[in-house]
Amino acid sequence: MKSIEAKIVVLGAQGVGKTSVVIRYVGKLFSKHVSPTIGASFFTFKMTVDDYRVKLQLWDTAGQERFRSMAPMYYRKANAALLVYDITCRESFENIQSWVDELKKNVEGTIIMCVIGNKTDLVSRREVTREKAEQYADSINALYYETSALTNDGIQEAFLQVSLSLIKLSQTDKSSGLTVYDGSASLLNADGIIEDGIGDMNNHRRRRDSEDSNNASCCS
Ligand SMILES: Nc1nc2c(ncn2[C@@H]2O[C@H](COP(=O)(O)OP(=O)(O)O)[C@@H](O)[C@H]2O)c(=O)[nH]1
Ligand SMILES: [Mg+2]
Repeated sequence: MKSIEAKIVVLGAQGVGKTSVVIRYVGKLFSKHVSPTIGASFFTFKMTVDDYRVKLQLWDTAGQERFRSMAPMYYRKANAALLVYDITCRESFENIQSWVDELKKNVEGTIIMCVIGNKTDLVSRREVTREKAEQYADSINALYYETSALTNDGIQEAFLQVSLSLIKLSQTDKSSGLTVYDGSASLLNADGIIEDGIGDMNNHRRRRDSEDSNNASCCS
């Protein structure tokens, strides 16, 4: 059996449900790590898909997303990105492209992207049609799923498809940066990842604070 380890970053406007989606998915089966340096937290989650053991590191923001920018180290070595918006908030959908631009700037290798329209339980207040969102996802070569962190609708499916895409990427793109190895031993020291780039982050945060603190979103 092969194993792969992947880092997934979760991006999107404040209030769209990023943390709720992650918590809903990892449920009780997670261990949470907090990086004191960047204030972001990540959750590790293991599962078996097809013939692979998949270990996911899910990185969640801690409010920095309101500046529409994360520290470069947040993106470092990311293999996949969940681009989350709220189907009842058009602005949060239009906001996705700026996160895609950020990704392109900060990630070198191939990255799996998955656009997620969250809060499907509030469908009566929908502002973005599924068709429009799917079209957009297609145009940026991303997967598209609709979810509800409240009802659990679509959550498993979205993560399963992202995992399958990661496995496929590991098979077809040897330079993808995905950690792939035989057997079940882990090569990654999860905590090791968050050690570098401290100074970088601090500078970054100061700069963004002064530039962008007036950014408001209808979702927050
Ligand atoms: N109705 C509904 N509310 C949700 C859903 N997901 C998140 N929320 C709510 O939206 C608010 C923001 O969620 P949160 O996960 O903190 O968003 P984040 O800022 O993107 O991490 C909270 O009040 C959540 O309870 C959902 O699928 N449906
Ligand atoms: Mg959050």
